[in-house]
Amino acid sequence: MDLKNFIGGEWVDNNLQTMPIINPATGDQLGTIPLSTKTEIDAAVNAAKKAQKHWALVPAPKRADYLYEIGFKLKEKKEYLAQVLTREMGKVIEEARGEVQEGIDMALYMAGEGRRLFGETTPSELANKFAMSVRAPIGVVGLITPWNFPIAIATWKAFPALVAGNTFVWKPSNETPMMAYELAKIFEEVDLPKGVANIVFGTGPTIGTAMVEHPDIRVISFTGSTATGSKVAELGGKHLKKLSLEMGGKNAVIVMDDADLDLAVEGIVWSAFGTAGQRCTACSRVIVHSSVKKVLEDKLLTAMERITIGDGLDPHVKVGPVINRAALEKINHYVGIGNQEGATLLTGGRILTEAPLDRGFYFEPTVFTDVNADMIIAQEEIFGPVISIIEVANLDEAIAVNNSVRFGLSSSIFSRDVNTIFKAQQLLDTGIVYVNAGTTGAEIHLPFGGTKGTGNGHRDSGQAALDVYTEWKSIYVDYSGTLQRAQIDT
Ligand code: UN1
Repeated sequence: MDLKNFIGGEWVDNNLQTMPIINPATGDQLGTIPLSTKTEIDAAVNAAKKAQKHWALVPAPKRADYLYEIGFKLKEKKEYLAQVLTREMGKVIEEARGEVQEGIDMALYMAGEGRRLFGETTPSELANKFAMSVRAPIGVVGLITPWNFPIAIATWKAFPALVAGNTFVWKPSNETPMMAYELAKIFEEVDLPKGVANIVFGTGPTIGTAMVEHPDIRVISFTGSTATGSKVAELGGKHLKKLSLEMGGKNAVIVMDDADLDLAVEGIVWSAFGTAGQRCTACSRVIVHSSVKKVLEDKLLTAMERITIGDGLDPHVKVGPVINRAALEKINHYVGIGNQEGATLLTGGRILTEAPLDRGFYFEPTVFTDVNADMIIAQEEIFGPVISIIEVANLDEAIAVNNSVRFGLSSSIFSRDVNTIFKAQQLLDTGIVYVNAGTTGAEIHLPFGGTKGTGNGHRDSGQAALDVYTEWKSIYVDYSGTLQRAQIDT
């Protein structure tokens, strides 16, 4: 299908150049997207700005009614959307269903916010004076989303923005535009007022830059690579934008000597090789107590024999392709570095070229062991099905290794000792900590984000997301009939 931009509630075709949408499992072309320019961004921002004046005045519970309807539509179309998602992104069908569910959850959760959006009331220091704070919408927000969770991450950003009274211009990833198109169709079906939601397809350097520079876009919410996020930060900083940035991870599972090793292996396999390792939250390092290292490795290798690789539409397949050829080459490059650095390749390490896998972009699930915490493969984000096993002598060392990377998204510890667990959750320097589970699987009603180089202090999801899309407004109502001066007439 040849997709069009969705601007001001219309499908706009400006006869632009196009680029293909490719199914990473098969190499088949699924359609095309237009390569938009600043002109389309300007049109989308104008539409969003016009619509926002009205949208901001719609009572929040009424705005929320649209989100309920969107949530119900997502639910109705869940299976269809999951199939489209697998086709364009490659994740296995069970995970695609889970991702659509995440979007449904977010719609209903943020719809509930329509009747909360709590502010504060607090006593004034003066008599006959009332003091309160409310959340006010900001205006037009710009959303830039990645391909690895094309619908979930979009909903994390779009729905809090909408319920709070903003309108948006959204640039989805070029790799996964069909999810954006499907969401736009749902916006149409629920009669979301025209211009409230706008979608423009194109490249980051052209339209992403135009969004960040646009004077009428007040907030940019970005999830993607650290390299691109840094550029957004630099340019956005120059233009005094409010920026919410969610970037890389180098997440670790810690396995202590008292852990349930079978459970730990399940957690590692799921969080390292699920989504072919292409989650910001994916497990990329395993930090293991020396006394259980060998047993853990043996169990891990046995479990990995059961991993079936292929087209994610086949329900038996556990690991699908990576997103494109460049990703395949990047992962392969890191495996080469691991070998050069002297890590031991325990299993995997190859681009899979046997038919029919040669048509798509498949990398073998890969484990390096005897990895030093400061090796490149243990420090940089690989974003593929590759893990590094690092041996440690005790909990303090495990925590130090976990915290030694520049990122701080997610971490996990397997242990049965309450003291170990509580000490770890306190000292692990990540935005998300799991106990006796892998590093993935965040739920939408808690804050999602990370410390250090993972972000810039903001969070998606949960109540925290509202802070990105609202300004605090403090209101003082003096009903004394006299001029009362704060700090003076008290
Ligand atoms: C991401 O990889 O950017 O916690 C998002 C998880 C999912 C979301 C991941 N709920 O793994």
